[in-house]
Amino acid sequence: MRLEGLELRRIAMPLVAPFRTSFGTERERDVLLVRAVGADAEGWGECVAMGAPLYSSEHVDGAAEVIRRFLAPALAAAAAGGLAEGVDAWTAEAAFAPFKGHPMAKAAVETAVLDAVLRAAGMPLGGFLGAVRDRVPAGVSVGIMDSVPALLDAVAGYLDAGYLRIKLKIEPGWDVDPVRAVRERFGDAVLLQVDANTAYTLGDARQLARLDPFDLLLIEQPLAEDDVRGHAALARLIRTPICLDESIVSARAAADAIALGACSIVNIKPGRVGGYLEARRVHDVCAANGVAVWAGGMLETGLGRAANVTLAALPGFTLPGDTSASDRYYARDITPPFVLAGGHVAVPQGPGIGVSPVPDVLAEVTTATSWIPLK
Ligand code: OSB
Ligand code: MG
Repeated sequence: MRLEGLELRRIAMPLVAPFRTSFGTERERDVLLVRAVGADAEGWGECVAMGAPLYSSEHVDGAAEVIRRFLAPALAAAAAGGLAEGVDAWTAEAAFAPFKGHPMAKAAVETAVLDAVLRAAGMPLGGFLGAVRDRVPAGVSVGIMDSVPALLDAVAGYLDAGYLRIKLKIEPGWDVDPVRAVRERFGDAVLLQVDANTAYTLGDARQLARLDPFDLLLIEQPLAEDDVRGHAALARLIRTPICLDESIVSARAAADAIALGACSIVNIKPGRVGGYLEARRVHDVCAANGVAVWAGGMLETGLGRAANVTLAALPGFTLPGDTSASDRYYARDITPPFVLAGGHVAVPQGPGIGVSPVPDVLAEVTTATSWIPLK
């Protein structure tokens, strides 16, 4: 793909309800979108960095700065020095590799380039990645609430809508009681899991073992991002399977965590590992080790969601993901909405990520745009 440039666009997307986790409360996403404009096609990437560095070290203003100052010039240099055919996702990945960290910034640009290349070739992302399903089971991530009755109302609504798996956000002081209440009200058949977003320490093992009787699918990231050994120790003290999210920053990190016995399940988020190429490698490492994976989410708009839903259609994704319908997040999505049908979400079938923003809606939510020429 011969690239003309990158457009960086910021959009303001209010959530339908505040989303509280152990690290903070999100009310509106300030999203950075990357549009890669090529000679034959254009492509989109959504940056999943949040407003503040509370989930991981990245934040959205920092990601935009990194793209402007380092990633875009590296891409331009690769395009100038490379093959006549121009750049592709692997060129982008290699050009970004010298810069430490910033996987969400890298993933946004790499995905935009990949989408443009695939659209130009008429190839769907699912075909490129090796998807084997045309729809994926949908789970939903339920935030920390002010009270257990409020939580039960929220969960009832999601189960009525057809969600096939419930994930409860937990933190010290909001763990055993909400889990017990959900089990008592909705029964043992509900697929139920919890996500602590690093809120505990190994010293909390006895408290976390109190979740054992509730037959949870998994507990996601109870300990700190860099505490892989602690997760391995915790795995020997509790019965609930441990799933890692924040700790799995690459395929190598996944291989290490599995070898150390720190997790038996992995949450895959392309933004966290630097893009869909690396996300595919994480999937492959886990599959080779018999470790189940599922698709995480970062409250994406339809653009990010399209690619995540496609990733979730790979063969190793054997658990329902945080691949919810558009209306779980936004009153009006920027793409045609993803909807729930029989608890599933359809994998887009068009070239590239298979969806595009609705121009009028995109224009209405846009707060700023800038253009970075690449030649
Ligand atoms: O830890 O999985 C997480 C949202 C933002 C940041 C981190 C996480 C989440 C979610 C929501 O749990 C997933 C989604 O529905 O997009
Ligand atoms: Mg998580």
